[in-house]
Amino acid sequence: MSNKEKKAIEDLLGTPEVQGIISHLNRELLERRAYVPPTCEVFNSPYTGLEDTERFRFFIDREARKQLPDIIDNRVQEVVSVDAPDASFRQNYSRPRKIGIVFSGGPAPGGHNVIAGLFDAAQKANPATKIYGFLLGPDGIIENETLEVTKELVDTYRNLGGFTMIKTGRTKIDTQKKMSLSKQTCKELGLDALVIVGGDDSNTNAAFLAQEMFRDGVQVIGVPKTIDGDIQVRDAEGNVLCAMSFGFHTAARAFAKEISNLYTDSTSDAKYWHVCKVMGRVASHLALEVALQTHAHITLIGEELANYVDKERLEKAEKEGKTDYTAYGMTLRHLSRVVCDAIARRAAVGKNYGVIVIPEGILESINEIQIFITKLNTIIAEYNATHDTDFHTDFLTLAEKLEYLRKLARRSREDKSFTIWNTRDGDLFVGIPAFFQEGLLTERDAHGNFQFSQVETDKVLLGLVKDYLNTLKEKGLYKIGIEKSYYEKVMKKGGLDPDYFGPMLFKNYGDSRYLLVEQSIISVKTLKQVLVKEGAIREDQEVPGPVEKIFKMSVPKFKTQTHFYGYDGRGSDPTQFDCIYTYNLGRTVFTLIANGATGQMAAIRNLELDFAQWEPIGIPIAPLMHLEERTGKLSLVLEKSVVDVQSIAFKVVKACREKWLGATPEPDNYRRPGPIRFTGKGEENKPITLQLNALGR
Ligand code: FBP
Repeated sequence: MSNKEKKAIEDLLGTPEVQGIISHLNRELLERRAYVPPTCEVFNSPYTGLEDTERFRFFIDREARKQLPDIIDNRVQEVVSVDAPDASFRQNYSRPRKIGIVFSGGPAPGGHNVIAGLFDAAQKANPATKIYGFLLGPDGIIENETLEVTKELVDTYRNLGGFTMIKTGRTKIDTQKKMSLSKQTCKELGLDALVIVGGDDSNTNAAFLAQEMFRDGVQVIGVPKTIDGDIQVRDAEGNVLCAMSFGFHTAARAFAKEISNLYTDSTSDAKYWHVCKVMGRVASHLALEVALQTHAHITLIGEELANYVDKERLEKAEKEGKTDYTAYGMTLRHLSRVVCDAIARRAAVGKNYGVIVIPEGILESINEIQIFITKLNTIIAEYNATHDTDFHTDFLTLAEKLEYLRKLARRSREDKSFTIWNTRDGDLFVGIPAFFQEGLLTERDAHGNFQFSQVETDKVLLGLVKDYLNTLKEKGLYKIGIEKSYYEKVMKKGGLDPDYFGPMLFKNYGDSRYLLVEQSIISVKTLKQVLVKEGAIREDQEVPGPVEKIFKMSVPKFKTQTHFYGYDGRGSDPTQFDCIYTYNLGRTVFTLIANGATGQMAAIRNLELDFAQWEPIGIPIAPLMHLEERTGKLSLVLEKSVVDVQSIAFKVVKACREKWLGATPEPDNYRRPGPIRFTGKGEENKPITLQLNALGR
């Protein structure tokens, strides 16, 4: 670019018009920042208190009572208005405080509003209260890295997505050393309370920190965050206390909007199967919600596969007087058959295209894979615990990792008490494609969890699907149906009698709208053999052009495009639902702190109902904890909530499966959820899953 041109563009950039057009302060941003989420009725009161309620009960794990004695007897607390507070209440409520807040785990839309709600409530109670944001997740607590949360900062991020304000991280405060450092930070900062915004593992951490700092008087409050939607809390009787973690609605809406766009493209260009992997490490809530939002042709739900029982196998084994344990849970092979069957049925009515939704964690629902994941989690955790370095630093290449596994298999032959990896495991593992072996051996996260987002789950399944579709094709069972009127047009145009050739070519020539080429015709050669046999042509004649054309059109190509929906939705600006939900969570957090609660999780009851019926509450975390095997040993953790196959939402998806597959000549009927619209009417104001499940109560 010449100097003159450079100057001209600089001058243009300097004009107010251009500055206005390209400004990052666009209208959408300003509208979002200016939006004031409504608050639950109770927060209109100048003071809010807490009332313990005995309405909800929990099964208490003995180990939880042992490890968390000071918070195990916490009750569910309802936020109530205090209209005539006495002097001591007023004084305590309004005293200046120091509160620390941290984001933990993956970002979820709405996190900034938790801070905004807490900040606004704290400022209202006493403008001298200070809020510190710990930087980059729990590491910020361990290393005492903070940022003071000011009004200016809060105003910059109101109603905006991400955790950009203070960032996040996945470190777990899981050793005595990290615990001591965290305590030291709280002491150094003179914190009255620590707020942990995170998923199941982070709320587990919150409970342990609450116990650890109980005697120091540092309160610890959790906030249920995760797009995966797997923090849902019920009491022992099944009463819902927290229907959904925040961020789920936004992520699901963001994914659904993109996936419905793919649906439009796929049904227009009519040549691709779009394979959409959606986040959700363990639970398939996001996939279920996406199915409800879009009516995708095929949606796999992990929990359904895990609960699958092959009745035919069971009956067969029973007749032989045996028990077939492989009949429980679906195998990858079987799953690929189910998917192929659906693809072939759509193809038979001329639809060799569509949209498949696969939850990111699907492989965990497949018994054979789950066993590998659990075994490898243990092997890696044990290696890391007994060596100064770690597994992934010591074994850099796949070959080195495999060699280590071989060594373990040899050990199992020599030492019968060593059972974690035996020769059979080794043999089965060798049979897996290398990229998947590598995937199964990827580094675990700080919690020892298998990182599904790092593995091309879709590729594993697609590989099997492609292979089996080829088999079906060779057997003449995967063919594209040809519309009868089109067939007749082509034949007549070529001067041939459609009714003469029809019965020779098609197995359903008659009334069917889509004609299926005879199973035995799988190539031009076999086509010619049929025509010769039927006397339509002689051996020395070529297959007539129109007939060959129709045959070739019936031969399917399985063309796919793969997509991963995760980080994009996770970074999306929140829906109104998540904006309002999280702002009220922030207000609830302050009430819990101002009333001396600790070891509680802020929540809103009745999320599935109208806003007027939302009830801010505190849920005791300790009674929700139970023993679970993590990285080879039993640990006290908060249970993840997975899709309930008895829930109405799941049953609706199951019942609509056939309709949404659209294996009929009628046009597909999909749902356009549209983009997340922050302003204006029409935005669906809560997850469909919640709306449906609420009908069952
Ligand atoms: P959280 O449970 O921490 O909220 O994170 C959920 C999630 O978004 C999963 O859906 C996904 O598997 C994972 O985070 C990805 O993790 P990472 O950010 O470490 O790649």
